[in-house]
Amino acid sequence: MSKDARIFVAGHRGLVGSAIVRRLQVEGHGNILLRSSADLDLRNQAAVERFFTQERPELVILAAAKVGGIHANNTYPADFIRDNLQIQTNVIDAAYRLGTRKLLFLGSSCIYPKYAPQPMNEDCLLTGPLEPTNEWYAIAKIAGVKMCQAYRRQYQFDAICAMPTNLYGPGDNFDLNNSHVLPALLRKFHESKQQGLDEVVVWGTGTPRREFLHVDDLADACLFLLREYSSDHPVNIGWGEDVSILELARLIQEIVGFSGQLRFDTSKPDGTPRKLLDTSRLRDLGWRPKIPLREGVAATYRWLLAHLSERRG
Ligand code: GFB
Repeated sequence: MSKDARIFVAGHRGLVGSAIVRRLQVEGHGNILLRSSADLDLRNQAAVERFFTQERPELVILAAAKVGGIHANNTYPADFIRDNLQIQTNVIDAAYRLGTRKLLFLGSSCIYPKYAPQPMNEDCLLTGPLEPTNEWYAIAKIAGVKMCQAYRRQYQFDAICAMPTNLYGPGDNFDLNNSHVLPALLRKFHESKQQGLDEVVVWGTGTPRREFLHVDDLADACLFLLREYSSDHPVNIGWGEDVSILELARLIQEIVGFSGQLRFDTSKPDGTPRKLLDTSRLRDLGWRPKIPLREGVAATYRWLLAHLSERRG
């Protein structure tokens, strides 16, 4: 991957895309193509076609997607399935037809069956029913994987697929309703501490288990795969260990320094009981994550504090 290759990072304002751009810049890549959604609506096929015709990116990292936590997925199923199918179909097809050399598609660990054996390896795809709270998003992402595989088989297009576990880090969405658990709890604990409240509400029972990977590790893995990997087989990207939501809440409580109680709101869904990826394929290729959960959450909290004071100032 030469330093002056024309690389299009789709979704560069999001958690994943922004981390990939930071990583590319650190590695000295100077020819990164970026478009905000206001400048280029990836759901619009004609606009995507025009962009690829004009810019002819050599490499494409498809990190643009409509994403959200359990509540957002459950509340806006039509938006999740439509926007994601449109974005990925337009970008993968234009990339192939307009001369892109290689494309990386980002999926999600929720594409695997709700009760898949743990840790979940890539071969459990389509072996059982999905988790109902996010099946719309999962179906779109599965279609993206299948589209990459079909374009490789029929057209020999070098499209590869990475399946990240639950991600967190700087630039995440910290909305209280629509975000994922880790940023939501960081904000809830922080605000409860600021306001001198004596409890924080945690959704569900606290027993589901999730694996969390810092987005800077993900970005490193994505560039590793772009350089080293070419196959139709998806590759899981994860940390290798999971925690319960209760353990995560305790960790965040400690990092934020909140002395009140936790209250579990069991009217909210738990979702999949456990999501831990088997990352042996990526480890066998020679890649390892570096940022432990405690360190990553502490750094993300520092980022949130700096961001809040920037917004105030
Ligand atoms: O992170 P999260 O929204 O997504 O929720 P999923 C994980 C777990 O944390 C669930 C609990 O059991 C939630 O009930 N939880 C506790 C909370 N407190 C909170 C809170 O304040 N906010 C949130 N959001 N959760 C998503 C999928 O599933 O994961 C997406 O819906 C995607 O499709 C993403 O795959 C990675 O891990 O359950």
